[in-house]
Amino acid sequence: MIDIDFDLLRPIGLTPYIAQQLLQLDMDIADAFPARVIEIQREWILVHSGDCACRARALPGLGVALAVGDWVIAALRPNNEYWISGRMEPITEVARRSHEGNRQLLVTNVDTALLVMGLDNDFNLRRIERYLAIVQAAQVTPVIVLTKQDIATGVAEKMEQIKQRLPVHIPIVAVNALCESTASILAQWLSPGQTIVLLGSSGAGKSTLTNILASSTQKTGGVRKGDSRGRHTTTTRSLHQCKNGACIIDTPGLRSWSPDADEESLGIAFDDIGTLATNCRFRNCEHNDEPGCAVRDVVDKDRLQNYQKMLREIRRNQQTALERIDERAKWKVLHKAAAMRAREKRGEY
Ligand SMILES: Nc1nc2c(ncn2[C@@H]2O[C@H](COP(=O)(O)OP(=O)(O)OP(=O)(O)O)[C@@H](O)[C@H]2O)c(=O)[nH]1
Ligand SMILES: [Mg+2]
Ligand SMILES: [Zn+2]
Repeated sequence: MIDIDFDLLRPIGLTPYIAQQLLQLDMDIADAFPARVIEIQREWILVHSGDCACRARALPGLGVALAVGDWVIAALRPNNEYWISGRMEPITEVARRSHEGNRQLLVTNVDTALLVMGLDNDFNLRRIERYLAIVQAAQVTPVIVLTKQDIATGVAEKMEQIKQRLPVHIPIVAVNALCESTASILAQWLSPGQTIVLLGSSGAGKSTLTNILASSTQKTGGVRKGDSRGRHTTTTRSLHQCKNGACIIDTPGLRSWSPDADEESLGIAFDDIGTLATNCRFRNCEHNDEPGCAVRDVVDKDRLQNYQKMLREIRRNQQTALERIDERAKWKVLHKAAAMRAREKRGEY
């Protein structure tokens, strides 16, 4: 029987619901204990028991890839190694798709995602919409955190631009990530039992925020002068305990990615488009140049284009590898035929 010490596990994110789920996972293994995955390296998985962190390995039979944020059952084996024998089905999963369409789990069991973006040249409305899509598809609450308030210009205008562009109310705060007072600005998302994840491009200030909120010592890096791009200083995801009682997951800036969503879940972040689209003349209107479109002239043009771009990516990701090969082959045939006709026209045959 595993023992669940609520007070001990609370600082690593335990809630009454999670406690219940963990008890159901109990497989009556001697000395087993509940723990949370706080970092994953190639050779080992760092789990936290509430008391301390220890390196563990997943039992070969576990059958699933673990992610930071997972709740697991671990036990010390006779060879003095910790083994993970069970994993709680995550409550939330934030995942992305690679260019090839592969799904990659980023973090699990998070309540809130702080979408971190610099008010310097990192500021980009399309990118914030992309992060909103990944997070809202996962049913995680988004908060937009704009950093570098202390050094940026036009802060109020930039906040207004976001408000104008997004249809629904999403909390937006501007902060100096280096300043202690940031913890009180974010306090409502940092209470005990909460887990938050920081997402945003390299150099946005995710590790700087982690250090202020959790008194951790995550490495931070400078940014390039011209475009404010970071140097990919953070390389792994890791969970830390905040001073306010919540858990915070620092992540590396993502390079190129698509949200892990289908058409329906993408619609959560773009429900303004979905609602208007019910008035388009054609049910399958793509809002390009179809007559009677109720979306095209109302929604911000750049927002609509961003939505259409992500929709194309999602459709491509949903194709199986075989369908993709098939489609490429079809295009090849068409191209060949077109080239042939062109040559015929030129009288080359
Ligand atoms: N002045 C000021 N500098 C900041 C602020 N936030 C971050 N920085 C600086 O921006 C640089 C990048 O910050 P990091 O915290 O390393 O960025 P990151 O998001 O963790 O980047 P990656 O780990 O590469 O994904 C560092 O030099 C920070 O000191 C801020 O609000 N104000
Ligand atoms: Mg970092
Ligand atoms: Zn339309």
